[in-house]
Amino acid sequence: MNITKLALLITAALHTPALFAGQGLKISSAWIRVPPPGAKVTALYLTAENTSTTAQTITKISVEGANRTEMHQSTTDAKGMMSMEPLPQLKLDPKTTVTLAPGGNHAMVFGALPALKTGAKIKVTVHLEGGASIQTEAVARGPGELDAGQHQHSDGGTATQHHHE
Ligand SMILES: [Cu+2]
Repeated sequence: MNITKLALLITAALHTPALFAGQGLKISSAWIRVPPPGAKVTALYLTAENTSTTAQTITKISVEGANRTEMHQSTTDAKGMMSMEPLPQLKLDPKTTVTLAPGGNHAMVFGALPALKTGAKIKVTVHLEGGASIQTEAVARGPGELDAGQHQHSDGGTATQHHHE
């Protein structure tokens, strides 16, 4: 048996899905957009890195204080019109990183979030297929970067490169 084969066997043994479900997924850079006054919907973004050798599936992202959330996918058609549709789940292949960012995939957050002021930290739970979950914190950002109009999803493409530092 050569070294490569041995390594593969060890890797397979270490990554039994039942044992390691929910592990090996790193959530970082979570942030939530401070909605305009009176608005009851906003968006949450984050980076999810699958460091494991098994696929991981995010089934839901919940946000403390929100009524509900949905994962959405923004798409641009041939005419440059942006629209969005629900994303029932988000699958991450082994060793891949998925970024939820303005203009792309995002979690839509419904319900007034009175505590959502710039700089506030909100608890976020990322739920995975199989029942595991990962806790993280999203930083509230805005309103300097707010788009004209509410929930238009027009902030994508190459036109907008937000810098949030
Ligand atoms: Cu949306």
